[in-house]
Amino acid sequence: MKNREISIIGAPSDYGQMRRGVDMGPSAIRYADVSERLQALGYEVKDEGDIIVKRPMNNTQLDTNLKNLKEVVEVCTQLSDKVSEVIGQGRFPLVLGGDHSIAIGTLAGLAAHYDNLGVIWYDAHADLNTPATSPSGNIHGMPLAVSIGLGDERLVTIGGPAPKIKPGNIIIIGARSVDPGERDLIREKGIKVYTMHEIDRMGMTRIIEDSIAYLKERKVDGVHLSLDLDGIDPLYTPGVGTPVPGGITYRESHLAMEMLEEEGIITSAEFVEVNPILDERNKTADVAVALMGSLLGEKLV
Ligand code: EXY
Ligand code: MN
Ligand code: MN
Ligand code: MN
Repeated sequence: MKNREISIIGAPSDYGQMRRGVDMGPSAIRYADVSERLQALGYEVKDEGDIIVKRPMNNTQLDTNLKNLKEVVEVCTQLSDKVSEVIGQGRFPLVLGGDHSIAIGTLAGLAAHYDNLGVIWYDAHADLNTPATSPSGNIHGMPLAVSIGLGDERLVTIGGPAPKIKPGNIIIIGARSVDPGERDLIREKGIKVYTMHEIDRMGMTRIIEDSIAYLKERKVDGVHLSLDLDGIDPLYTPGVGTPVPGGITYRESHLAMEMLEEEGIITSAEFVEVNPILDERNKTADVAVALMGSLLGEKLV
């Protein structure tokens, strides 16, 4: 990666879903020595601390199709401002979740600085639900839809006008749990998706090569990596709220990160859905930090 200055931003929110504990993700990732690991690669690392997430959850919005909307808007607005500030300083934002609803804030903050941002969405899910299609009402299943301008007005306008990104600039990698409404949207909008079937069939090498070529062809002016730890098989990352078997392996994930690093294409990243309460000895946070190492240039020899 060309940018040698990294700002770590913690977004300890669990409001995008109903399993508590994912708000401790940033702590777990810090305990897994993220700063030290990146400093050892020669980066200047500044830990900006966490954005403020108010406690306790004392709301009455749990029976809607947009659970904890008010809290999610508050968190994502703050995160958008922080990400925008870091980009303004010319630094690389590395955002630690929190559940995946925080990506609404990250992408909003990035959108102010990029006109044609590419997004690699590494995830078991498509996160393309709207309140009309969501089976759960959990906003962590909606951030990609929100970022292309679909869904509740209060979400799509966070940090600036909608849309934040173009559907044609999105690549989803690792999908294996897609709802009917999401499938319709993928077809309608022409969103590029590599499901587990394609990963099995083509191999990760070709998928990353094709992804890089695709984004270059789209003439993107930056590429954000949004890595949901549930994209990886729960054998390796058990500490996630919505595990789906049959996922991407540990080695395939390292390969993907290493290939992205070699290309020098990633301009911001976030690692989300680490839930220490559901984890085994901080294994999932350790995997997250190991993948950050590969994404940022760690080499064995
Ligand atoms: N598609 C399901 C829903 O919308 O409720 C599950 C979403 C899980 C989202 C996760 C974290 O990537
Ligand atoms: Mn996700
Ligand atoms: Mn823009
Ligand atoms: Mn997911």
